[in-house]
Amino acid sequence: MEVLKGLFKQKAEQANAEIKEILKEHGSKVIGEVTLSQVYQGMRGITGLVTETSLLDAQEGIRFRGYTIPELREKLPKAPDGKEPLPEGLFFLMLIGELPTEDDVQRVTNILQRRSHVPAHVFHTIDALPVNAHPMTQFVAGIMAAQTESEFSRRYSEGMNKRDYWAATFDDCIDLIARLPRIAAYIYRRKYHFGQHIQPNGLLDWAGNLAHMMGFDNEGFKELMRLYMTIHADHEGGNVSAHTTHLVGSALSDPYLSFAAGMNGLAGPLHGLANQEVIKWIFEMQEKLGSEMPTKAEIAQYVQDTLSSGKVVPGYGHAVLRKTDPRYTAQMDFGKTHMPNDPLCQTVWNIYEVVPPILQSLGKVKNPWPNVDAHSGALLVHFGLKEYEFYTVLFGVSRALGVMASLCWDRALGFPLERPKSITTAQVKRWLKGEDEIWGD
Ligand code: CMX
Repeated sequence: MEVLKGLFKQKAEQANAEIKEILKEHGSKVIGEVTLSQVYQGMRGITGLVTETSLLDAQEGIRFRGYTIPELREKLPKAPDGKEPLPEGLFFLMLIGELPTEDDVQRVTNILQRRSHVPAHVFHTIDALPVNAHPMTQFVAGIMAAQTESEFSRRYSEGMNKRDYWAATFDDCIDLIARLPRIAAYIYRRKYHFGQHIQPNGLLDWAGNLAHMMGFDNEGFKELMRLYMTIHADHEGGNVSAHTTHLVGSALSDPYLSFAAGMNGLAGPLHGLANQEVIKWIFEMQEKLGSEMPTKAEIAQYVQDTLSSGKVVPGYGHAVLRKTDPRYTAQMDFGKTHMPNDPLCQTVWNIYEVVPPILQSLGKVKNPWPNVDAHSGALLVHFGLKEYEFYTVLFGVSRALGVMASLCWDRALGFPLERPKSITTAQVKRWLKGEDEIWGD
């Protein structure tokens, strides 16, 4: 742990000095302009955040510290006999800014193994909820219960010097990432396997151990988990889960509180919950049509029915991307390699051919292409993980890697309380008549 922490400290000191210089020389440069439509319509395209871990390009997709998903799949260290990247390696890359060696990744795996103990009261808190509570509700409750372990919170109450915020945040972020697989697997076994829990295997990697504790011990599923945990980890800073974690963290709420807030955002159907909505939507289509593999014409009719009943087509569209999500493509590649004849995957690929032209024809959808959530469920179902209400928890475990790495950077760079300005429509009306200033305090 000390090696990783020392490396991070060194990188953060360098970055702090560079940013200080940049701001000294260019701090007053104008970076963009904001229209009234942007203010009313979800702040799309307004640049207002610094997130070091990844950057999203509308045409190309996500790059993690400069590396695309295909590059990560090639360059990041793998498990023995594995072909997919170990997510611990991506965490190292996001945190330190450099590709890890095999030893670096092994060190992260060891740290996460050592710090993965979950106190009993976390499980008791989860057990206090009805078993039919949504897995995301149980997940957030578990994270909140684990907040009793926060180093940041304890040290802050003892009068921590602001110079040490980053170090206490770092400890909490690592502990939380280490604990999440156990919490997630506990919820899965509690809800779907009569509370028959499986102990962690101290020899497995972080994602492999999650698969094991959920009860999926075959190598194919472990590989899927490694890929899944890698591609869902981060999507720059403006998405709801990342932005919420960052925003709440800016109040110096500790990493447990901040991450729980982010997870409440991930649980929304326009964000992470879309992964359960996709598979639910496909299962309903199969049931309605009485067919495991509906034809493209039948899919097209079902899409039209969905739209005319005032619902969105889940798994399609994006607030920033304007092409097929490379996270979708990576999963399609995994599917075509490991399960080319799987009827559900084939249906997902048929949907990919049918949906974009229909959404395009509406004339208002800015991105008719599939996002990450359009594919993930089909791969999970293939391995027997059919309980789709659990899917967003998996997304959440992965998302911790990105948002926790970012939170370390937020504190290391001394980012202040986030507090943008809001306005009222009454003020806008006065401003349009020249009777008021919009930029007052
Ligand atoms: N199906 C139907 N209509 C859609 C649509 C879809 N998949 N995607 C966008 N639209 C509609 C919007 O609802 C909006 O309609 P109104 O003007 O009537 O309100 C219009 O097209 C314009 O929206 P947009 O600018 O293209 O998209 P937004 O940036 O507002 O929203 C998103 C982005 C993801 C919320 C939207 O595409 C959507 O609802 N998709 C389905 C849900 C989904 O898959 N979410 C997961 C996203 C990835 C993730 O975070 O995990």
